[in-house]
Amino acid sequence: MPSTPASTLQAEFLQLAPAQVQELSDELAQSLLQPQPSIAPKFLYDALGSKLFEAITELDEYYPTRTEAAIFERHRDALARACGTGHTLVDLGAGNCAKAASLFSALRPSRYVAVDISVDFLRRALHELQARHPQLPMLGLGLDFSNTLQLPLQVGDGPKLMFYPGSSIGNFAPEAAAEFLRRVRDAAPGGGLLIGVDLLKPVAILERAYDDPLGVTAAFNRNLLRHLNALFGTDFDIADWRHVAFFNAAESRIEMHLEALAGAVVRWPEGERRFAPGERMHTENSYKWRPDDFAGLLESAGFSRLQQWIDKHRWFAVFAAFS
Ligand code: AVI
Repeated sequence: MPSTPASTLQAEFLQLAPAQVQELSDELAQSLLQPQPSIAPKFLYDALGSKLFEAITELDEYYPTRTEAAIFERHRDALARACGTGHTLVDLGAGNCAKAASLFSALRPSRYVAVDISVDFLRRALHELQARHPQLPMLGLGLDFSNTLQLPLQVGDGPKLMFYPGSSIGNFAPEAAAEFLRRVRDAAPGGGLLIGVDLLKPVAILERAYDDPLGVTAAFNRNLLRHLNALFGTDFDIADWRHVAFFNAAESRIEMHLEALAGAVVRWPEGERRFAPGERMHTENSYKWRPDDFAGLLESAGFSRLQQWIDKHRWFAVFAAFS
């Protein structure tokens, strides 16, 4: 067997504050008993959900990933000039780590920290990435950073560039987004943020992106039921539910719901809920921003020295901002 060169690094991996199943299950039961249940979108991301999301990003209809990638590609030198090099690159919601990896050669980080709630998926991705970049110290953090962003000591105290691509910020309502951005700023004192934001555009383009004809987004949404069954012992029958996605113009957001086709019943260890045909559970919001409004949001969270890059259709924006 070939021996590993002494300089080849192994990715380190930490699971932080694993979610308390009892607490989450009480939360879910409470929500299921509401007239219009709302399920936190984090439950979309078990290992299969992460793979389905990866498949979504390859769909022609889902423009955000490729549009953002094109902005990174086209403006990589300007991004590196704006953000500098040699920092600890903290990738929030790293998924398959591909977006950060595409910027390694431009940003030349001294360390890569990948954070994701979907631990098993991240572990695999990070090990593959470490094999391709054996000299770059890497750390994986299994963490639900939607609630807390306290980074462990292992991250080190070097200057940080927080990386939040993919317009995941759009999955927060504006107030919660401002709160989250404040936490990001506090986690990287004196550092920066590189963030991708999906922009407002014609409704037909938006709705196609979230209800593709192949049904991948539908599978991604309905997989949430499988995940809930595995985590909390609910007995959702996936066949009873259909995917619904539409643009809510008043709120400037795509909404995803699961709608009961005929009467559906769900039971869990301490309760049950009956759904009439057409009743819905709200599973995700994806807010679409105007560039100026998003710049205002960053400023309200305490960021300054903003720079932005937008594609030629004005579909997607990448911002750099500093604390
Ligand atoms: C992860 N997030 C930015 C995606 C979005 O576009 O809001 C999640 C997604 N939901 C359906 N398709 C993709």
